[in-house]
Amino acid sequence: MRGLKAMLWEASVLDPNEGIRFHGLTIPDCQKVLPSAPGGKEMTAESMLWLLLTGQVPSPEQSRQLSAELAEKGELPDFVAKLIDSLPNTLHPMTQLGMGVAALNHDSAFQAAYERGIKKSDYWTHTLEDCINLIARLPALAARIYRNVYHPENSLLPVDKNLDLVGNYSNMLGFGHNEHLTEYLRLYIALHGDHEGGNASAHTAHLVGSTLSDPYISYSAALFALAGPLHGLANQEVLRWQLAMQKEIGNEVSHDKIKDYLWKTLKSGQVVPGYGHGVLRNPDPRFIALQEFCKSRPELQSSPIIQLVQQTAEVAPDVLKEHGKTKNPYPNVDATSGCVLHHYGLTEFKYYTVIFGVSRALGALTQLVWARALGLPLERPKSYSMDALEKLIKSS
Ligand code: FAM
Repeated sequence: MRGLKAMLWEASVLDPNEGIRFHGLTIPDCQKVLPSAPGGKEMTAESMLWLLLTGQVPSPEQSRQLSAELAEKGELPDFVAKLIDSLPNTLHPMTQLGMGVAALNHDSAFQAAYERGIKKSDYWTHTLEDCINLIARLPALAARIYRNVYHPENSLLPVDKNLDLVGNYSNMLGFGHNEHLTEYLRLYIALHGDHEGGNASAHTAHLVGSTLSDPYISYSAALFALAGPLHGLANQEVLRWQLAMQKEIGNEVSHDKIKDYLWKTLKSGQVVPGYGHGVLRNPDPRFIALQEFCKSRPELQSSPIIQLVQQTAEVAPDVLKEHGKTKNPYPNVDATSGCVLHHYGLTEFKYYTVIFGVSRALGALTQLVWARALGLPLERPKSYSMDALEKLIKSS
């Protein structure tokens, strides 16, 4: 199941050397042509969603209309708010997010229509309705989890009808007046949205959706795949690892000290989080785009944790090449995605994958709409007994 050529997916293609393209556009292309929020420079989540869904670059007006529709639909149902509020703050934020998304299927248009009896050719319209409603509600759900776990003393702001999806998310997280963080979150959420059809989270949604489970419970399953350390939880693990390195090597940072810490990690049998990839064989262009964001802001260039991430990226590839195991010794997006959040005060790194989970909905849910529109069938790989596998291998 690694690299198996078995899926159809148009919205994004991942070249091992060049990295991701969204309907043929590279990340720098997207940054040039996808509309930003009023007063902002970074592409919005809505602009990326429009591109993924339609293959077209939206006009600023179309992007703003989508922002207004998502804001209109952004409130959480009371019972979901109560469900999240009832959870212990020691329950991992990703587990809470998956539970909240699953519970939202109470209002699934697809499930209701399917029970009424609909033609297969109409599945996609009800799937699209659920996907738009789910994306709209993710900021309120994700922000509520953050407030409950880390800042129970804070009140939660309501959805602001004049803000875009990420503007509302940043506002509800309590960082609304930090335009730097809000702009970073717009870039972060847009470029984490899709990464071909077979990454573990998108593929999980696709598989579960192929049983005609509605988009809410399909994406809930995807979130539990994203919660794995080899997938989306890596951005949390990178911060944990970099902060531990910072503590051990102190303020006198050098390449040799970083190199020693890398070897200590490898010799303990652990992987270096944020490096390697199942498909990429060069530095991740998402990593490069986030690094460019850091270089464009002087306050980030002076941040010790951001400097440490940059210096680690100068040393780690050679160490991993010498270690000789990974097919890709270069940084992936997680190597840097969390350090900017940490610098801007979102220091709770066990929350970081929730932000990834808000983003990956853009691509995974788009894939569900198209799978239904194309009438893609139930997924059912064939399993073999060891005996049969051996015969198959001998005969090939
Ligand atoms: N540090 C140490 N060893 C590594 C490594 C790393 N960063 N990346 C791969 N390896 C090892 C890997 O564990 C395997 O060792 P074993 O044969 O002993 O099992 C060997 O190198 C060959 O692995 P590979 O074929 O190069 O990588 P895979 O395709 O099996 O796995 C990753 C890809 C991403 C799971 C792997 O690179 C890894 O564990 N990276 C660290 C965790 C991480 O950053 N994950 C996030 C990936 C990101 F893109 C995302 O999904 N958000």
